[in-house]
Amino acid sequence: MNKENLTYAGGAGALSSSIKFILRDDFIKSSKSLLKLNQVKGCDCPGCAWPDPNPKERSFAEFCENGVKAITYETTKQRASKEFFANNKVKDLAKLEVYELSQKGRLCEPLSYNKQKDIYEAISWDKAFSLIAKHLKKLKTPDDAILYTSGRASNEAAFLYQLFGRLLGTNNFPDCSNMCHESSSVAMNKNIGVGKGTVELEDFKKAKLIMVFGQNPATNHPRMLASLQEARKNGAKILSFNPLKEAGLLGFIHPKDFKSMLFKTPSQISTHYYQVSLGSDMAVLQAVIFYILKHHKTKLDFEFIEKHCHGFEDYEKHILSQDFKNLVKHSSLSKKEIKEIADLYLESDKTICCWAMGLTQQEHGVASIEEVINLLLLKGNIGKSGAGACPVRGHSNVQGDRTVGIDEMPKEDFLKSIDKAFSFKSPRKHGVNVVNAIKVIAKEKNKVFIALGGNFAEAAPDSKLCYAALEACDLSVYISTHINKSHLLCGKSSLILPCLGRTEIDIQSSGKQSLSVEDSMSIVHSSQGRNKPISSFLKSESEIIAKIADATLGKNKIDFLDLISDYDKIREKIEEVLPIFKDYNKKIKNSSGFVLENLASKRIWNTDTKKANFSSNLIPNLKLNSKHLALMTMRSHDQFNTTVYAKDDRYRGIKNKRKIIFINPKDIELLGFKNGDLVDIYSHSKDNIRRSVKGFEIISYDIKQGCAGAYFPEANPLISIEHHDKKSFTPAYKFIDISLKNTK
Ligand SMILES: Nc1nc2c(c(=O)[nH]1)N[C@H]1C(S)=C(S)[C@@H](COP(=O)(O)OP(=O)(O)OC[C@H]3O[C@@H](n4cnc5c(=O)[nH]c(N)nc54)[C@H](O)[C@@H]3O)O[C@H]1N2
Ligand SMILES: Nc1nc2c(c(=O)[nH]1)N[C@H]1C(S)=C(S)[C@@H](COP(=O)(O)OP(=O)(O)OC[C@H]3O[C@@H](n4cnc5c(=O)[nH]c(N)nc54)[C@H](O)[C@@H]3O)O[C@H]1N2
Ligand code: SF4
Ligand SMILES: [Mo]
Repeated sequence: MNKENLTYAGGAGALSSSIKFILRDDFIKSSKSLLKLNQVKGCDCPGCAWPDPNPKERSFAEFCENGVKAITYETTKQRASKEFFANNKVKDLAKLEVYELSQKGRLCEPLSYNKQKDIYEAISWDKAFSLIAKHLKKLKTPDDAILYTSGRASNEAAFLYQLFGRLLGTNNFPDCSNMCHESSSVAMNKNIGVGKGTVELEDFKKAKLIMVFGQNPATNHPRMLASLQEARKNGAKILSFNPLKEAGLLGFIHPKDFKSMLFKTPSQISTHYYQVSLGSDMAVLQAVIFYILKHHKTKLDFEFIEKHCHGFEDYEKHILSQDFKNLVKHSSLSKKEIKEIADLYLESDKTICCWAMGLTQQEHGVASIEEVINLLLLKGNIGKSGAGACPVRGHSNVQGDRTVGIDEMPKEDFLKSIDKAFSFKSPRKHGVNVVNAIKVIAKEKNKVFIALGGNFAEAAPDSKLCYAALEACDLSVYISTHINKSHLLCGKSSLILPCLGRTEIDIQSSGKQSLSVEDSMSIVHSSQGRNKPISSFLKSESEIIAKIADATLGKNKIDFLDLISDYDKIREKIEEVLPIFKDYNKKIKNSSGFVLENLASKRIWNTDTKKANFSSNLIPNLKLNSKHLALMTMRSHDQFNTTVYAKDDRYRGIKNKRKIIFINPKDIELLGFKNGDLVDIYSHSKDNIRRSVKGFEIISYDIKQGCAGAYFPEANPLISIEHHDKKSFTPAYKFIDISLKNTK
């Protein structure tokens, strides 16, 4: 078993790693930026979507180790300049490992792909905008344009982008949430009428029980550990459900707690740790609920159920018609553990359920989240202080982008509002999500693909198919800060348009601009950069979109250039379309921002039944061939999605490597391998296409038997495009049927 993994997160390790990253590059610039990070009138952390504490509780250093990595990545001195591109053919750059490519630095000027020379060359902004307009104007149908968004874009940029797309005539807005929390949005919209979490940070202080499913906060939402630590100090029980023993779910030392750091005395986080099999959470929940309904029905909150819920009787009948023994078997836990979870749930009158990718990225992602909601409803745990649903979002503004209209299936109310505010008829036909975008680009090969941030090629499943699809485009356009693999899958024409990062000053004709973003708890707040942009060529995302729109559509429809002259004007339009943003410009100047109204947390249910719905689903059959393992693909501690800052995964005891596979020691032995063996991984999918990745080192690890773990994006070639949740189309990145062979 790997002996190097840690049993707590934070502490001196986090502090020294932060210092290492600050010293590694532009020390002065990054330190200055960090002091403004997450502060009132400062810059919002471009890392994850965990909210900031209220201003009175903020300290001078209000960030975590991963905030440091995100900032130093933006303030780096490294440059992917035009000289760099002149000296490196695209085909050579495409061979680099994700880590090597991630280290090439910031993009500095607009670039256009020269197919004959196989290099990117500088192009003027005007020529770049004209080329895009030329392609867009000659599309046979507007649906030949695909407009991808990654969740770092600001509300202002995202709003302009969706407006431009809809004026063009398409709802083709695949976005990173299609690969992330889409299962949460689908399930929650149907069941409680809102696709967002119903809790605020204050609720964590009052909760009696917090259940954390499929999440690794030490790496992905580090400041959440401070909330869990405080909750535990206040007496809350914390239940973690995870196939891996994750350090941060075991213990935590706040890097500001010098005494604990000195004596290495972490506070425990989880009171109970349930090491479940991949994909089994839904069976756990059904088994728990079966037990509750059978033996403790009187302890439910019937006042709430009768007043607020729909479908309880049918749901009860459905659950009690299941075979309890079978549910327990599929839960991967013991009957004793199931009873223990049920008792803990019943004891608490204030329960929060948190979850992330372990639940959403499953074939039964939506059903699993519906089961979480069912559990919460049984005791009225939604719309009550100290309780609620907490899908912990990924990208810093992924939630805001959706709110302002990045949605391939927009609601009619939203479209009507857009039409009224801008006097046109927006398209009603639904657009493509990520999975369908890949399929349609691969099939039709004549698309214009525009990406507002992100790294579509490496984030998406079925890498081979996705790469070929991007290479078949007529034009691909990437609005980006850093070079990545997607840029190297050039279509007939390809452009890279370099944009400002969050930390940089954005000046438009009316002066300095601020942006706004929405965090995981629906708080909208402003963000302003303080650093001089790394190159005079950079433009803001909003300016780039406005200029593409202006070149393509002209001024006869909407004056995009006027909108970007002062971002207050964009926010006025957002407010006009979405009344929840009432007094946007006034409120955004308020130090801590403002909370968007969340009807479910007021127990107003915007669902088809106007009540909170119980949902009945059957657990999936996840049985694999006895020689196979279920593989999850996850993040290391030193990466942000497809950006790899360094090759360590400190909490899991991994140094300087990424091509590894975590396996339980018993499975290693049963399958006839040894710790350290190099193996090729084969996946088995319903489409019978043989997919594999080669040369991964086996790491013996405390992971549930039958399960394995590898890093994303290295393992993405294994995932079939058809392997996704049927309702949300979220790729099932967390359950891949694999077998192994020794590498020859
Ligand atoms: N530093 C850093 N921060 C990030 C990111 C990053 O890459 N780096 N990415 C951001 C983004 S976009 C997102 S979406 C979030 C992602 O945040 P997470 O969801 O925490 O990210 P993953 O690394 O995918 O981890 C999934 C966790 O779920 C567990 N798991 C996997 N399958 C199952 C299962 O079937 N059941 C249960 N119970 N557990 C399971 C894994 O062991 C792991 O602990 O983080 C955001 N924050
Ligand atoms: N196998 C597997 N695949 C996964 C996942 C998984 O768990 N397993 N997780 C999925 C999830 S949850 C997500 S959210 C997606 C992420 O998918 P994406 O959001 O598409 O990917 P990122 O790696 O976050 O994008 C990084 C790139 O964004 C650009 N960028 C960075 N900052 C900025 C900025 O401020 N503005 C602009 N315009 N560009 C910027 C840089 O060029 C950088 O290379 O990946 C998904 N893919
Ligand atoms: S918890 Fe997330 S948002 Fe906060 S500083 Fe860390 S990475 Fe940034
Ligand atoms: Mo995500």
